[in-house]
Amino acid sequence: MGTLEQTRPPDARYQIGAGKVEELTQLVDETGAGKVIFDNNLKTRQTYNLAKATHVEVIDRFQLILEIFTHRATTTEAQLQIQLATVRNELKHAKEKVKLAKGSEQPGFMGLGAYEADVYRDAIKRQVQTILKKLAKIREKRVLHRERRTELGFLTISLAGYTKSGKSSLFNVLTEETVEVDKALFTTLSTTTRMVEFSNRKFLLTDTVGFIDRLPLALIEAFHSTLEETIFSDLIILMLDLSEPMEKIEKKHNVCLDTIDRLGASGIPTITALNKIDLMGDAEREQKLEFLKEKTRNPILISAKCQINLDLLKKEILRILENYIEAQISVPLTGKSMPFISWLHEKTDIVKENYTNTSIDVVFGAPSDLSEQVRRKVEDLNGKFETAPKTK
Ligand SMILES: Nc1nc2c(ncn2[C@@H]2O[C@H](COP(=O)(O)OP(=O)(O)OP(=O)(O)O)[C@@H](O)[C@H]2O)c(=O)[nH]1
Ligand SMILES: [Mg+2]
Repeated sequence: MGTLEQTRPPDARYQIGAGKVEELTQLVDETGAGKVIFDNNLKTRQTYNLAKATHVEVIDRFQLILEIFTHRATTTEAQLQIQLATVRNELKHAKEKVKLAKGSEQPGFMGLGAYEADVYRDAIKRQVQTILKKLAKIREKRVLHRERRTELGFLTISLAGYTKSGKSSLFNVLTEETVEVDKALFTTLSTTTRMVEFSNRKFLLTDTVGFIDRLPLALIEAFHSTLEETIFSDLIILMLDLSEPMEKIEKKHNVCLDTIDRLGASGIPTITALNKIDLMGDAEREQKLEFLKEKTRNPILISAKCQINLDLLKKEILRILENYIEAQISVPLTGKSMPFISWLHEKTDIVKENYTNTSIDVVFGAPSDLSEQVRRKVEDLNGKFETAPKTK
């Protein structure tokens, strides 16, 4: 309905200045807006004061994301995760809410005394415990599923990327299954894994929740277990919406890289799928690809919706996964081996590591050219190197 912006140090009472509050109230009245949304975080007291001044509901970015997530969550796990974030947020504000409730008759804030305040907080805490127990059960099951898949020896590919980049659309065409696709944000709030088959090889493909800039910490925690699927995959397909302006693409790409790094998955081989090329001409595609070539890992132009270049994508998946080998090494436990081990940690995906009195034994995964480098270093250290390619 309208936007207001102000640059100033945050005001303790309203976040914005008192004069700006009057302007905001007037804007709400004129436009008939039903809700005010702040891009920055609001303190409980500020929310309260603003709601009182404007006579409409006031929320901040965190609450908005929670509302969208709540609306979108379809699986039990997603619902529980959001409930947890909501309830924890409630707990954080409980004390302040009670204090405010005692001092006024503002509707919407419960009229609580000191005793009731304790009861209220205890009730929230108990709720947190119940949700955590339920989530733990679901996670146990997930770990079991993952272990079972690894036992069966399937290579896994996970789709990652900013929300709305087209992950579920690609998932659908690759699996020929129907997963909910939508124009709205955060259509997918929990992971789905399906078998895909091409070139007579079977892979497990996982669709994940979309990334977003400045995702509140509480929600990162809430979704960590879901995003963890990314860490345990053999290949990441990082999706970018190429139809957006270059500046936006770059920004979102950085958010994705940051998130992947925070998840501890930056060592995993990655293909960058530059999606939605059906929305632009050849010249624009090439120009954008040229620009992104240096900054992205293994970029490929595709359209999930119009099924363009999917063969190229499949070829690239095969090229990278076939190249990727697991090897086992053993080096003597000496001072010289330690810098090598930390180098190995930095460059490869460590699967297993074991220290004995005389040696360090490691199983790692890496592209074949990198594992050749490892072989040479191991030989220099008088160690043993054995390739044990994944038996898929
Ligand atoms: N034009 C065009 N639109 C596409 C393409 N791929 C996906 N879309 C559209 O982009 C929107 C988002 O697609 P989704 O597949 O739901 O995106 P997502 O990355 O899974 O989104 P979240 O689950 O919310 O993170 C939908 O409206 C799709 O129809 C494409 O190649 N071309
Ligand atoms: Mg999706």
